[in-house]
This record gives sequence, structure tokens and C-alpha cells, in this order.
Amino acid sequence: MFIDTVQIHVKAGDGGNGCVSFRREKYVARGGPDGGDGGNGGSILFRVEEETNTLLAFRYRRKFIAENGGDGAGAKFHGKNGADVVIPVPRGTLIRDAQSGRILHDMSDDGDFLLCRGGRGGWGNKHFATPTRQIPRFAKAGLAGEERDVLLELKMIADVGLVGLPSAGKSSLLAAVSAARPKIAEYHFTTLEPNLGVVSLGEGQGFVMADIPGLIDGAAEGAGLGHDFLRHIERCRLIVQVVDVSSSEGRAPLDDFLTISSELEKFSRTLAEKPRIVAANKADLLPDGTDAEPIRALEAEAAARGYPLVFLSAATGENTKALLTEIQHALAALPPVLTYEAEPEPITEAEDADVSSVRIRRDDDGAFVCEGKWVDALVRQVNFDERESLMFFERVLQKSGLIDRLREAGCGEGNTVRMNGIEFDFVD
Ligand SMILES: Nc1nc2c(ncn2[C@@H]2O[C@H](COP(=O)(O)OP(=O)(O)OP(=O)(O)O)[C@@H](O)[C@H]2O)c(=O)[nH]1
Ligand SMILES: [Mg+2]
Repeated sequence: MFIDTVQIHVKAGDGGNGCVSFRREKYVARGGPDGGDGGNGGSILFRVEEETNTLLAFRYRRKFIAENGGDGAGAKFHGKNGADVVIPVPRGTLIRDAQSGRILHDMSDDGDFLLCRGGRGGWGNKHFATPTRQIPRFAKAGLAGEERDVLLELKMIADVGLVGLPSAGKSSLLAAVSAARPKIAEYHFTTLEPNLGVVSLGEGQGFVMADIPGLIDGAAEGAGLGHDFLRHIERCRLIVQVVDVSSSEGRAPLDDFLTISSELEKFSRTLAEKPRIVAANKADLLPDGTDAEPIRALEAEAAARGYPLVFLSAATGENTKALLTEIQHALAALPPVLTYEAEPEPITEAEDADVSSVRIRRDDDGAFVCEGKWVDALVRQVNFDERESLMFFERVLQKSGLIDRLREAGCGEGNTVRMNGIEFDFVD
């Protein structure tokens, strides 16, 4: 079974809690605070794994949860950091937000992609021993790790995509020009999942060719296996349309050509408008050469559309070189394989992240709580271990007007303020 879209749930580890503890030593009357920090939660990363060609592994495992950070302890003992979870995916996997469908990342290059950051460990109370009152005193809770639902969608990366009716000879062609060994047989739908082959042309030159299952009338609407696989050739730079010109199945080559062309058009404009070359296959079976009327009709249609046409035989290998030359020539003038940019967050979410949408409420213990995406984003940016970063935090709070709003809400010197898991005293 071929799986090329799957929804999974991921969660980064929570940060461990900081510890409140005081030094106890003989002859030391009042030891200072020595509670250690919590460890950071593990993150969720994605990495390309060359050996895999499908998302089959996700059929059985749809939840990925990274380890939480350990809690801090006395004597400045730092909690253990949680281990990251690295999720292997085939090259060309798109990671989308499950709710909006927005592309978050295209796994087409080699770098790891960090999807969910682990929660930062909370500060132990050793940090509270600071000479200046300006610095907020942070409470001990670790921050929650990020969590989300994402959709993985595999879009293979190939320069050239082979399309055609079942048994047109797509797999035979791939086998003739590359080291790939796809299954070949005279019955329809021999190929059930895409195959990739590298066509090497010597001196480091070459390209990747993809063979997909045969398309039939209605493929764009989901008939046969076609629909699922058309998206795999969306990235391709060039399409090679394989047509059986021998009429071995009793159809006119031109009809076959038009059927596939209209499926591509129905599926997507991008696909239909891609540069195309026609591989007129099974030419070895033509008794009268290429001069018969039905074949001239196909040639005329290809010429009218500006598609080069090459007669060949995938079975004997005859003239496949000429096709490769034609492909190489066309690729030289084409942009590289399409990669997808991450799509920015929609406006509505961005508005929600505005400081004016931050809500202020009181907790049962009287503390003032600031809530909203803006607060979450700010807290995530700040490294509370660094003085510089803390000063930035204070400045942003001042400038955003949030401090004034807290004051208006009745917050004053000595009151406790909470924001996304951190806690500090209000200093006027
Ligand atoms: N005589 C002749 N037979 C061919 C040629 N190319 C392919 N065939 C035969 O046609 C049949 C179908 O070939 P495949 O390569 O499996 O066709 P396909 O397009 O991959 O078919 P599906 O995967 O089912 O869509 C096989 O029996 C091949 O041996 C050719 O150039 N000449
Ligand atoms: Mg095949």
C-alpha cells in the first residue's frame, strides 16, 4: 500500500520545574537559595531519510511526543534536558498545518526542520539572589512544549515525470534509461506506486525520472489510481507523455494522447502547462513504419502544440538515446525543481497576536494574569538566563503599554504578575 498523505500529532517536551531550596551548612546560619533549574523539554524535528519513498511508516505511528525536561533540585542541581525526537521523512515531504493546510516547510533540502520547540526549564530560586530589584523574580514552573497537528504530504522530487495510459510502456522506458527496475507486465496497472530512476549522462550530468501508475479517463476526478499520483509530478520540470503508437490495444494514438492531455488539464493548470515531450513508444511494432495515417495525426497534434515527438521502442531500446538528448536539451533551459515556500500565517491569526488583544485577569490568589498570543510569543523570545534579554523583555512590556494597562487594572508594587508560565513581582 502506498501512503502519501497522513496526519500526525506532535508534542515537544515540557520544561522541567525549577527548584526552591536553601543551602544548609554547619555553622552557616542562613544559607542562600540554591534551587537548580529545570531541564529543557525535547524538541520535535524532521529529517530527510533517503531510503524511504513513502509515508508508510506513519500508518502505524501517528503520535510523536518528545521527552520532558527533568526538574531541578537542591545544591544547584540542574534538571536533565529532554531528548529530541527526530522524525524521518522521504525527500519531498511537505509539512502542512492540519487546520489551515498552510505549508510550514518543504523537506526538499538536507537541513533538519524544527517544528516544535521544547519548553524551557524553569528557573530555580538560586537566581533570585540578585542585588537589583529591577530584575523580575522568576517562579519555578517550566514552560509547556509546543504541540500541533500537521499533515504530511509527499510530493516526490524528479526532473521528469512520465505520464500515459496503462501499459503505454512508462515503466519499460524508465528501465531502459536508468538503473531502476520497476515491474513491467502486459496487464494494466502494473505500477502501483511511483518509481524514481536516475538517468546518468556521464560527467556528472543527469536527471531524475519518475514513473507513476497509468492514468485513465477520469483520473483527475479520482478514477483508477491516477489522482493520487498526479500531485507527485507537480514539481517536475518536464513531462514526458508516453503514447503507444502500435495501436496494440485497438485505440488510435491521437485519442490516447488527447485523453491524457485532458486529464492533466483537469487536474491542474500548472501540470497542463509544463513543457512536454511526446515519447511515441512501441515503434518496433509498426509494420509500415511511422507513415500510417493515425500516426501522422498524432504527429500533427504534437507539432501544433509545439511538443517535440520522438519515435522509439522502450522494449528494444531503439532511439531512447534520442529522447534523452531531447530531454537534456529541454532541461537545460528550464528552472530547477519546484520547491515550496513556507506560507505566512494568515492575517486573522496575526491580528490575534497583537498586543491589544492581550487579556488581563486576576487569579484566585490575587495575581494578575496576562494572556494572549502576543504574550506567548514574547515570552518564547526571551532568554531569562541573560540580563540583556531580560532588559529587552522589560522594555517591550513598557513600550507596548501593557505595564500601563496592568496599572489601570489595579496592579501595584509587590503584586504578582503571570505570563505564559513565568511569574514576577510588579515593580513600580
Ligand atoms: N513491443 C513493445 N512492447 C513494449 C514496449 N514498451 C513496453 N512494452 C510492453 O508493454 C507492456 C506494458 O509495459 P509497461 O512498461 O509495464 O507499461 P506501463 O506504462 O508502465 O503500464 P502501467 O504501469 O500498468 O501503467 C509490457 O508487456 C511491455 O513489455 C515497446 O517499445 N515495444
Ligand atoms: Mg508501469
